[in-house]
Amino acid sequence: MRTPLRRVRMIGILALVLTCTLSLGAHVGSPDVFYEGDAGPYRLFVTVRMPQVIPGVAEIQVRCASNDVSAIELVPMTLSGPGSKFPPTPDLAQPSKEDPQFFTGSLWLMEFGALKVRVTANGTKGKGELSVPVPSFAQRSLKMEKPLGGLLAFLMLFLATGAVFIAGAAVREGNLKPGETANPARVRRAHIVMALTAVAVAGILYLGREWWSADASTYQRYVNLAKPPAAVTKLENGNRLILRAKGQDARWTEYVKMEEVIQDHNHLMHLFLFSVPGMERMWHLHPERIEGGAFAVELPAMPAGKYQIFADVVDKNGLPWTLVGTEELPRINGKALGGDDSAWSENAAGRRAASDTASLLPDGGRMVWLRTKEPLMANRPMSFTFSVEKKDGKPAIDLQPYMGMAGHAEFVSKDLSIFAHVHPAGSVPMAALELGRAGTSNESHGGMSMALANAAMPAKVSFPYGFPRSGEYRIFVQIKRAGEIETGVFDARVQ
Ligand SMILES: [Cu+2]
Repeated sequence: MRTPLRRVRMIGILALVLTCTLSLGAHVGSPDVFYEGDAGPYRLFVTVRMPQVIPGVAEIQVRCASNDVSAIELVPMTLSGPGSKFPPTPDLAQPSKEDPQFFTGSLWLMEFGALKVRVTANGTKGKGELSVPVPSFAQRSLKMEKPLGGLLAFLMLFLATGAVFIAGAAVREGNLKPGETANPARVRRAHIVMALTAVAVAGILYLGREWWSADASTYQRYVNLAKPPAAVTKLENGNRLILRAKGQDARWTEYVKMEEVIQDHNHLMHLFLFSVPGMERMWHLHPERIEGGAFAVELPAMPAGKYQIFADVVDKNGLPWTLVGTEELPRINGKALGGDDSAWSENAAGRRAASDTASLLPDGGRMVWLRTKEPLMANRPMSFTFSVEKKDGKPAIDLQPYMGMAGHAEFVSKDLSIFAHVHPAGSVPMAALELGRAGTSNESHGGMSMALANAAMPAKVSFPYGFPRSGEYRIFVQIKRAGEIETGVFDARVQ
């Protein structure tokens, strides 16, 4: 009896696991990971499609910028710690038949948490490798599909009643001689045994249900832990905004200690405020940590209204989190912007997004989205390239690194359910990249190396990314020119 029941349970667990959907990023609603960087002498664009479940299979696409790569090896590892030093045997990615510069592979991700995919390229220039940090998470769990649930329930009933009747028949007729019929005493005994068996079977089913529920709630806890934490806010002294993180599971704060979040491109927190609805205004600010893991920022001048909050942090293990919230603000007579803080407003003279492909900049120049005429498609990895022009239309020559990078881009869906903060290296947090790179060599990334930081900056900046689903988006591209932070804004309709 135990064995078949157990088997039903195992099938059940498998079904539960298979119907759960997982994954998440520094971002909100944008789980896939996009990364562009150098594996030694080879430039690679890597896309990691996060699995539906953990354990689950991640689909990996690697596009090589040059045609001298002959083989790509993929291996999943923990981002840091001992697991990052002893990788399992790598898998070989398959080159595409139509396009020899395009490779695909799939990897089992076995654990929750901060992982990375190490990509090794072999080719005519030798060997090179890079690592792509991937946050491995549960995002939600779905109900078991009805037909499967029905089938399992039927099998369970069949086995349970079968067990009762088999036990009864064994007692009643188990050692009858051929031609003999059961006497009333045997029949009575058989009834007693059947009743006892029914009780035992019911007990086993009850325990099985308890076990199932315990498993399901453990899983749900992971799911809730991985959901974006809420940004709980409070306005003090007229313009001081206090932010606290509140996980969707009460235990979130045990896993992610806000007191221990690490710097990600120069700041512990990147706070984005968007006016809602419409996103006609945005601010990119950098709150300071205060006591008790809270953060505080002196707001700049802002009109009264409702604002959407996205606040990016990276925990000490390299996992990115985005706190999400809304805030109704009175008119703020705030301080002037300074440091790395920046603001954009559609209504300010000269800053209106001129069209879907060109955005006017405050100095009279413009930022141009170099996109093809093709429609934008969801789930298609692509490079978003923007060029910066001076007033006279010539390429700007005064670009500077902004927080160590050529640019920062925020992809936000108009319904505010998707938010991604992306860099020239992609959607991975720079802090995770640094954690993952510690101890490995022969690797560089698409950010800003020291040498590049001192050299003249090109008038173009690119971001690898893919829209997670169709809909309307607004893209904010932030760069720095001659000490001023400038924001180009573009609208995108994605099919
Ligand atoms: Cu950034």
